[in-house]
Amino acid sequence: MISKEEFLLKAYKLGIIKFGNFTLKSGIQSPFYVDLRPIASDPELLKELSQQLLNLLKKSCYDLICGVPYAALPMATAMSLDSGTPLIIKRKESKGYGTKKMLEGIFKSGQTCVLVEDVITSGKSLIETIEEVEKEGLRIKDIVVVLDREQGGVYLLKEKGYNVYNLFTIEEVVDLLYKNNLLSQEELQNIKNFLKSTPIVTAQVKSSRLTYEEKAALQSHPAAKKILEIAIKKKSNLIASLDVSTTQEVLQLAETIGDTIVAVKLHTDIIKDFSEEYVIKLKSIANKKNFLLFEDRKFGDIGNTQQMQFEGGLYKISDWADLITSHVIAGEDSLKIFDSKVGIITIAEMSSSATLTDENYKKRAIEISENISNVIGCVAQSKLPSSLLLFTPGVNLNSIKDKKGQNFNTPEKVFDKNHTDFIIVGRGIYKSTDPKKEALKYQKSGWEAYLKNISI
Ligand code: 6AU
Repeated sequence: MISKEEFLLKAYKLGIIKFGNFTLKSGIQSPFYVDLRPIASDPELLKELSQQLLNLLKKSCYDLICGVPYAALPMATAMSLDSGTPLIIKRKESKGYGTKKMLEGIFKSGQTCVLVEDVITSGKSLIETIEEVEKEGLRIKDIVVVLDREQGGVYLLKEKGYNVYNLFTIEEVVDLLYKNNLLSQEELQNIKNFLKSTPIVTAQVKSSRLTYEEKAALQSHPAAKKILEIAIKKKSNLIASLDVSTTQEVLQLAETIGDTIVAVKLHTDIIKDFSEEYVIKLKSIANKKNFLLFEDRKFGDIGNTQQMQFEGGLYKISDWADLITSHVIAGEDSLKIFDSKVGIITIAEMSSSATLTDENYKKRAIEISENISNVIGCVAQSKLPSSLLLFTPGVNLNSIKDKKGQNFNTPEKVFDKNHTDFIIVGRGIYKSTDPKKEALKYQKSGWEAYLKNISI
């Protein structure tokens, strides 16, 4: 393997960096322009680059390699050949026919994939690729980049928890070129001034999550549209899980915190004194305070039984619930029995320790959910395709777990990491000595986390 400096000088001769006055994609005027594609025209140099990049990853553990299209594709291919690591290919756009897959190649959910990028500026292309790859259940820990233009992208990705290994920074490149008399003192200064004065562009990266307004436009089910409308109107993404055992407690809490929430979530089968009168009162508070009624029944049986559980028995859930939860364990047909008016939220992934809802289960749950028109979203602990709303329980500002297997995260974490849409808070509110104050706190922190999420 040759030294980094030798590598750079050879690559420079191929014309990978030009000096002058260039308008970048972002509209910024730049005194240099980098294009690493010519390296692929020199097989020896491409091989050398592959070794340099693999060397950066020598302490990493990974099962697959994927290049960010298009410039990094030959680099990733060379690394795959050199290291014997299988390659997967990320499409820039779906084929629009056949499988419509965005990732080509053989891989299994749960495998770790290294991403390869040629030049990183804002990190936008990398973030798009990360989204697509993670959506398939693959894990990304390490990203290897040939050149960092030092304009915020690396910082953004590190903040999101990824390791970024870059072969060169632009400053290093210009210093080496100057040292080898390939750049004048004036050009060097000019570039350094440009680097110092150009604002970092992370703030301009469009968030990869959609806003509630954008999601409302995508959704066709009335319950999905309604919960998003309420969220926008009340500046809240908070669902209160009122897991209490008397109707009086539910009604009192609903009245007290109703202004801060988008829905009340219930486990009606834990209520001791259920009655039709209670349902009438609860519906009237829901109308007055503008929130939805969400029965967390977690149906999990064959269609015929679920239908009886939904429509019959003591609770007649179909008469009053706007939203219900259902497992997908009995397969797609079991979900087709619910009335089209109710919004179904499937359980794709649970918050409890050692849950059996692994990546593969979640993937199948999402596939089923996307096929049923009144499924509006899923309960999950990680990102979902933007066609489905994400409901995240296990949210608490004061605890990280309970003694019965529940795991908690903060609102900020579930927005930042998973791009959630709605947080579900139970004990954090109803067990508090001042539920109203606490609900306001969750409303505020959930909304701030959402605003932060859409602004990056
Ligand atoms: O904040 P907590 O832990 O007091 O309450 C969380 C609520 C409870 C759970 O039954 C429910 O959220 N839940 C769900 C749901 C909503 O389906 C799934 C899950 O994985 N974890 C979870 O806690 O009412």
